[in-house]
Amino acid sequence: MIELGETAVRSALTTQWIGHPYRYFASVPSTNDLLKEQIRDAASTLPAGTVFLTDYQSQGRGRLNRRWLAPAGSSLLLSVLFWPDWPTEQAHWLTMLTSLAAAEAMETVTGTTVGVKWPNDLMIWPKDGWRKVGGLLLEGGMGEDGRLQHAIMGIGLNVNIPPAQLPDAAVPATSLLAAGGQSISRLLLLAAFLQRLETRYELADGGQSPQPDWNQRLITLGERVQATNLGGERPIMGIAEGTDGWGRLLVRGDDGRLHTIAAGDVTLR
Ligand code: BT5
Repeated sequence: MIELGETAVRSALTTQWIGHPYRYFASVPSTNDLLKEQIRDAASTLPAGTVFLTDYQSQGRGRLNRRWLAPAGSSLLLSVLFWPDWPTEQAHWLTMLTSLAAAEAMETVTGTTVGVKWPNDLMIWPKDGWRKVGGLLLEGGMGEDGRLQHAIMGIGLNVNIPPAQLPDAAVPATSLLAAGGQSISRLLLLAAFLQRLETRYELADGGQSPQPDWNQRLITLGERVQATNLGGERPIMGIAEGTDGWGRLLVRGDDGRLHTIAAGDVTLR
C-alpha cells in the first residue's frame, strides 16, 4: 500500500470535513498550482477541506516564487482548500491557525518543541539554534464583494529528509529525522495535523482569533529583528514588540516609531 495513498489516509483520518475528499499524487509540479487550476475550472465544485497531497513536486514554491525543495517521499507536501467568506484582513488567520495546527501535531508526534518565525516558518531548535522545519504558502482569491472567497493553504513539512539532503537555504533547514535521529510516520503526522487544522479552523470561523495562541509560539517577539516589507520599502531594524489582531508584526524601529509589517520577511539579529 502507498504510505500516503488514498486507502491508507482515508482509514487514518479522524476529521469530519478536512481531507474529504483527499487526493494523492505520486508527483506534480506544485499542489497549490494543481488545486488552483481545478477551482478555476468552472465545472469544479470542490468542497472546503479538499486536500491534494504529493510525494514529489517538480516546481514546489515558496512565497515570491521562491523554490520549495524536498526529496521524493521524504516530506508532507499538501494543499488544503477553504471557502472562508471572511473579510480579507482576516486572511492571515489562516496562516496563524495552520501554523498552530502543524506545530501542535509535530509536538505530539515527536515531543520536540516547535516555534513559529513570523509570518510563515515552522522552526525547531535541534542544538545550535533555530532551524526551519516547514513553511506555509497561502494563496487566495477575493469575491466581487471584496471578501476572501477561496483560500489555498500550501504546507511543506520536512519529515524524513536525511541530513545530507537538506536544502541549502537562507534560513538554515532541518527535518524531524535530522533533528531527532528517528524517522517519523508521515501518516500519523498527517492525521494529527488535519485533525487539529479542522478544530482550529472551526474556532476561527466562529470568530475566535488564533492570535493569543500564535503569539505564544512566535520566536520573533521580544527579539531584535531586521524586517522587510514585501512591498519593497527599506528594511527596518528594531525590536519585534508584538502582533496586531490581524497577525501583522509590530516593530519598534531604532527611530522610535512603531512600524506595522503586513507581509514580509524577518531576520533575527
Ligand atoms: C515557504 O516560503 O516557506 C512556503 C513553503 C510552502 C511549500 C508548500 S509544499 C505544498 C505547497 N505547494 C507548493 O508549491 N508550495 C506549498 P518562503 O518563506 O518564501 O521560503 C522559501 C525559502 O525556503 C526558499 O527560498 C529556500 O531558501 C527555503 N527552502 C526551500 N525548501 C526548503 C525546505 N524543504 N526546508 C526549509 N527551507 C526550504
